[in-house]
Parts: sequence; structure tokens; C-alpha cells
Amino acid sequence: MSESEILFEVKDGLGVITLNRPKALNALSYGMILEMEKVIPGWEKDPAVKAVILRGAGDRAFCAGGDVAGLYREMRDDPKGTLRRDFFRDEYIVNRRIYRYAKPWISLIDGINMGGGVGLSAHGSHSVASEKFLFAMPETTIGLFPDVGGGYFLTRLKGALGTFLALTSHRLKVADAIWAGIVDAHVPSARMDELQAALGAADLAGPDANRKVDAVIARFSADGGMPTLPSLMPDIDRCFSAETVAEIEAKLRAHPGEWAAKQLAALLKLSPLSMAITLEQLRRCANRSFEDVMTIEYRMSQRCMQAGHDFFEGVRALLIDKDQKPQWNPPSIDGVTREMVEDHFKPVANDLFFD
Ligand code: QUE
Repeated sequence: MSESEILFEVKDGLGVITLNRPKALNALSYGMILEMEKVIPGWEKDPAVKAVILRGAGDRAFCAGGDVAGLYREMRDDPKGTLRRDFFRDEYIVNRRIYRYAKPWISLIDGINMGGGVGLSAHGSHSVASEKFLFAMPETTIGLFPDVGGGYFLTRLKGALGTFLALTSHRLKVADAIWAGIVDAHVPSARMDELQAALGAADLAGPDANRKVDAVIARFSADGGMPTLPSLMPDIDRCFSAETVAEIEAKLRAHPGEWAAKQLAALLKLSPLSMAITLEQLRRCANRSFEDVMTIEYRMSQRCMQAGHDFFEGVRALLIDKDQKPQWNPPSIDGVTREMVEDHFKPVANDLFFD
């Protein structure tokens, strides 16, 4: 086995990328991001590559997110470090390259896919998920916001579903992810290799390459089961269509039943500032281009990397000390001012723009 954190191989006309940190659930390190950005532009022009396949090593995860522990360590040990600036910039450049990729970008998701992993899969042309699939945008849990293009795809989901997923970190299994339009099809874990071989054997040439990939995937697709979201959507729409986090909390408080009480209890554990900036992110990103969304999210990311932000407390409590008891600042939503929120959307010195 190679020790590389990410593997690249051209095989049967497919550019195959394997995220290869199985012990860290394939969490995306800065090195992995840089290597992707080195290889994938070349594959886009290389006639020997007809499509890209993205997979995760090991049997648990596709990708658990970004390597936020690395950002935490730099913040703690090296106040002048540049990782906090460069990580998000280069990650978002890769997300945008995938969104605009000229060839099929096919993610075979056989396990956990959260945060940064969603940014590598959701913006591609195709994604399939196995029975081990588990999706979430869990960033409000650690004092961040649903980035990597969350502002783009979450605002395009039905009703208030995107707001619900963004604020609560709610997890979806494969049936719900298909229903939501976050993945295209269910392919059983046991058939993922076979699907890849069939894509390798297929003629994917021409302008209808994406349609040809659809047809191959359809041969391996199975029923993903019954989604739970259809019956929850009335409650989600009623409680999560609101202008402010305080209003959402009030609606949940007033809403009868166990579901609303559970959502409220979940929200009350999360970073109030994260929830407020996330709601503002979704408002500002609705109907914007992918590139505009990445500019907005980059500004937000840089504000979140400043000393004293909830992000460091969240990573500390959830991933480093694992005490599960983050001390958020402010501790509740009534402490979050308009100015604190607006601060996350101001231009930064090293702004990220695309032409
Ligand atoms: C929220 C997140 C992340 C998270 C947990 C959250 C995240 C992330 C990881 C993670 C998980 C396992 C690892 C690792 C990182 O956890 O982005 O290195 O081994 O990468 O509540 O956003």
C-alpha cells in the first residue's frame, strides 16, 4: 500500500482518485487539495481520460470533511501561519473546478460523506451512494458554516430543506439523499467496483458523455428504500422558513410534537454565531453563481479563522479534547448582534475572485 494521502491513477480511460487517509475517515488535508489541483486540470485536457472517478479508501468513509484539526493546531501553535488562509482558498478553487469540469466527474460514495467531502462530490456531474452512505453538513457543530459550496447547493433544495440541513447538521441516509437530489442513485457497496469497471469499458465520447454515464449507472442502480423526508417536509417548511435564528427557535418552541422539541434541543447545542452567519449565508447565496458563492464563503472562512472565534472552541471540544462541551461566545442567540454577522461578509485582503 502506498503511503500517499491521495492516489491518482489512469485506468481504462478513467482518471481515478482515491482519498487515502482511512484512519482519519479520509478527511481532506491541505496536501490532498494541492495534489488534486495539480492533477485534475491536466486530466480535463488529456484525451486518455474520458471521466474522473472519486472514491474513498477503507470501508467506513468517502470523506469526513476538511482537516480542521490541522487548522486548529496551526492557530494554537503558529499565529502567523498561512494554512488558514491557503486551505480554504485552494479547497474552494478545487470545488469550483469540479463544478465547471468539462468531463464527467463521478463520485462513488461508499460511506460517510460530510462537509469537505460533499464539496468534492455534490458539484460534480454524477454521484452514487451505497447503503453505508451517511450525509451531513455538520459545520455549525464546530462553530463554522456549511462551506465548500453549501451556499450553492443547499439553497437549491426543496422548500426549507437546505436551511434545515445547514442549521441542524441533520444526517441523511441514501434514500433521503436521493429524494433531496443530493445524490443521483443508490448502488450497493458490493457492486461499486463492477460499476467502475463498466464505466471503464463504456464509450463515453462525445457531447452526450453525461447521458452515457447515466445509462451505465442505471444498470447498477437499486432501490434505496423509503425516504423519511417527504413526511417531515411540512414541519421543516413551517419551522425553518424564517428570517432569523431566534424566529426559528420560537417556531420550534411553539410547534407541537416530539420532532420540533428534538430539533430545538439540537439547535440549542450549536454555535449561535454559526447559526446566525449560516442563515445570512443562505440568504445571500440564493440565486447566485457558483463563483459568487465561493467569494462569499471565502470571506466568511477568513473571519472564522480569526482568534477567539467559535471555530477553535468547536474543534477543541468536539475533535481535540473531546469533552463535547463547547463554550460558545456569545452563548445564546440573543447575544448575536447584526454587526457580528455582517462582519463575516466584508471583503478580505486576500479576496477570492474567479473570472
Ligand atoms: C463537524 C465537522 C467535521 C467534523 C465533525 C464535526 C469535519 C471533519 C471531521 C473529522 C472527522 C474525523 C477525522 C478528522 C476530521 O469532523 O469537518 O480528521 O478523523 O473533518 O462535528 O465539520
